[in-house]
Amino acid sequence: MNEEQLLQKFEDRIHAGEIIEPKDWMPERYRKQLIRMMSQHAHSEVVGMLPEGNWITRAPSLRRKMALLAKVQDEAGHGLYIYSATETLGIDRAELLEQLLSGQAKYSSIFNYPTLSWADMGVIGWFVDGAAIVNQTMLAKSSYGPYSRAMVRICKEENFHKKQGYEIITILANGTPEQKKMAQDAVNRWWWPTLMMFGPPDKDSPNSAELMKWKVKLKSNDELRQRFVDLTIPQAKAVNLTIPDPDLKYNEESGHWEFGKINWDEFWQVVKGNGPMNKERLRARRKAHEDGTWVRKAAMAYAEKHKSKS
Ligand code: BYC
Repeated sequence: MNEEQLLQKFEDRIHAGEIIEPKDWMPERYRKQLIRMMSQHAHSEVVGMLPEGNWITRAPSLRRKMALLAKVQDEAGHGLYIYSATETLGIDRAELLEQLLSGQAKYSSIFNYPTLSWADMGVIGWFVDGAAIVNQTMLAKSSYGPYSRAMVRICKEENFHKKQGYEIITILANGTPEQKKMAQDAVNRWWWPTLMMFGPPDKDSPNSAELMKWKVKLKSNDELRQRFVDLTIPQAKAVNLTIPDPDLKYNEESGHWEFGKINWDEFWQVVKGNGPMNKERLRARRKAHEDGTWVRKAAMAYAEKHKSKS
C-alpha cells in the first residue's frame, strides 16, 4: 500500500471507532500531535505536584495531611503513566524531561499561580481536578489506546481528588467568618485561571481541527469549558460561595450558564513563561531533577548488576 492508501485505511479505522495501538501504522502528523499533547499533559501532572506539595507540611490535621500526600503521590503516578504512554510513540522519556527542564516544553498554565492559603488546596481539588475530569473523561475515549487507557485510570483517581477538595471547601464555607472569607478568596483567585485551563477559544485553537478529525479530542475547548461551568455553578451555590463573574447568567433556552469575558492576554502571558510562578516552578523541577541524580544512578547500577547475574 502506498502512503495515500495507508492514510485512507487509518482514517477509515478512526471513523469506524477503532482504537489505534503503538504498532499500527499511523501518519507522522498523528504521532507528532500525540507526542506534543501527551508530553504536555505528563509535564502538567509532574509540575502540578508543586503548588500542593508546598502545603503538605502545613495541612491542618493528620487526616488532611494524609489525603494531600496521597493526592500529590497520585499525580506523580499520573505523570509516570502518561510518560510511559508517550514512550510508545517512539520518544525517550529522558528527551521529554530535557524539553521540560530546558523550558522548551509547555505544561498547563494553571500551575503557574501561587497557592496562598489552605483554602487553595480545597479549590484546586474542586476546580482544577474538576476541570481535569471534564477534559480527561473525554480523552478516555480518544483514538490512541495507551493514552485512552491511562485516562480511564487517572479519572478514577481524580474523582477522589475532587471530592477531597470540595469537602475542604464545604467545611471552610460553613465555618467561621474568617474561614468562609478564605474559601471565597481562593474561589475568586482560581476561577478564571481554571477556565483558561481548557485552552484558547475554538477560533484561536490551531490544533483542535486536526485532533478532532483523528478523534484524539472528541470535544472542543469551548464545549468542555462550558460543561465545566454548567457543572460547577450549582456546586458553588450549594456551599454559598460566589463565582467572581458579574456576567454569569442562566440561559433557560439553551440550558447553559453564560459567562463573562476571559482575559486571554493573561493566558498567553502565562503560557509564554511570564505567569506569577513560571520561573519558580521550573527552578523547583530542575532542583528536584538534580537532587534525584544519585537515585537514578543507583537504580541503573542495580539494574545492570541484576542483568549480569541472570
Ligand atoms: N496551558 O490548539 P490548542 C491536570 C497551548 S493536568 C498551557 O487549543 P490543543 C492536573 C497548546 O499546547 C492538566 N498551554 O491546543 C494535574 C498549544 O500550544 P502548542 C493538563 C496551553 O492541544 C495535577 C496552544 O496553546 N491537561 O489536569 O488542541 C493536579 C494552542 O492551543 C493550554 C492536559 O494536558 C494551557 N491551559 O488543546 C490536578 C490534557 N491550553 O503545543 C490537575 C490534555 C492550550 O501548539 N491536553 N495551550 O505550542 C488537552 O486536552 C489539550 O492539549 C488542551 C489544549 C485542551 C490543553
